[in-house]
Amino acid sequence: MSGYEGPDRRRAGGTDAPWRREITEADWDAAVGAVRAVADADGVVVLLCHTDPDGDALGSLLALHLTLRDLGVRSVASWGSEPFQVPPQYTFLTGLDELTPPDEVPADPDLVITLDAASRDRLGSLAHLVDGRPTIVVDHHPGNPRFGTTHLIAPSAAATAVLAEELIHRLGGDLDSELAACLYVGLVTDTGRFQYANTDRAAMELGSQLLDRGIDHDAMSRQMFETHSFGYLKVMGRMLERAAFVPRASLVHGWVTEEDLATYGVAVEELEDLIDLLRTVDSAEVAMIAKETGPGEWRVSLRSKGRVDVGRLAQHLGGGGHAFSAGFSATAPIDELVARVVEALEHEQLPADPA
Ligand SMILES: [Mn+2]
Repeated sequence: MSGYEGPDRRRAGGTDAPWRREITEADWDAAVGAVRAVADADGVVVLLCHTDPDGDALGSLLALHLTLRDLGVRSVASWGSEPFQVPPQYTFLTGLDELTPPDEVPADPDLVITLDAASRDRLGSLAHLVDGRPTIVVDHHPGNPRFGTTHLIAPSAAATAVLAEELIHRLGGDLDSELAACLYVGLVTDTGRFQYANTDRAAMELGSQLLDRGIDHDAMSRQMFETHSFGYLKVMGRMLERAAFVPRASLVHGWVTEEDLATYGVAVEELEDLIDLLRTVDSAEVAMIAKETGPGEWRVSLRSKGRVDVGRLAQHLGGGGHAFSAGFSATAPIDELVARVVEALEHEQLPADPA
């Protein structure tokens, strides 16, 4: 199968990159074969990323959707959460007007491909679509329970975008600048702008390959990381006012209420970067931010500087994620929520894997 031209060994870490060893050739062949079979039968492929998509979920979803469309495959792209809204920092991406709201997704697709979803639950209101149906799971979360029929899962991959790029290559897709921009968003957000511990040679090489496609990376970075509404700054101010440090748990935490968001006209999707501010506190190993999504309902994000495995912490509290970046949802008064996290940090065994 012919992909776009390029020096193959430079692609995402070369042929011996650690993430490549985590997916078998048989699985790649099965995935490509499944897509081709649906295309030949003029069937429908539904692409799903996880609810409340971040840059990696959204970028990987759009890149694969654009590819399938270009290859003449009937593709529907969606995710199972309302409001069906793209965070403002990603509105420059191509293909956003081709997304399908969850209530308009075909009920009986021939194939489902999930992107960046760590478990079936992360597909929200569309999770039932994977039941009893051919499903390709494309993901890099450790502990993914392999809930599909074909699994392109590589915990060593810095982003799902790395795996999406490989699948696109194997499908014979054309990596033009619009597609490269989608993948770059996934890569640059999941690696914390190539600064987190997951940044490896494969991530850097995919980054350079995407730059070669002529993406406007500086303008993209400005919109993603350096552009905020005035309301966002005011919400940030309220969050910082409340922020507290718990020395015995090495935890810094803050929260944003529904009222904050209503007062300043800010959407909860805009708050993705807020935790990075807390994460800078020198004496804290773990940062936590809670965002109120309904009365007393919180979506909690956790970050670790490396010594604590916040993925296991989140799992313990009913969520999941990576060792250095994870989250969970809960309904409880905020004080109780913080107490649960402190308790777990003090009493659970949560050392990060030195590898
Ligand atoms: Mn990801």
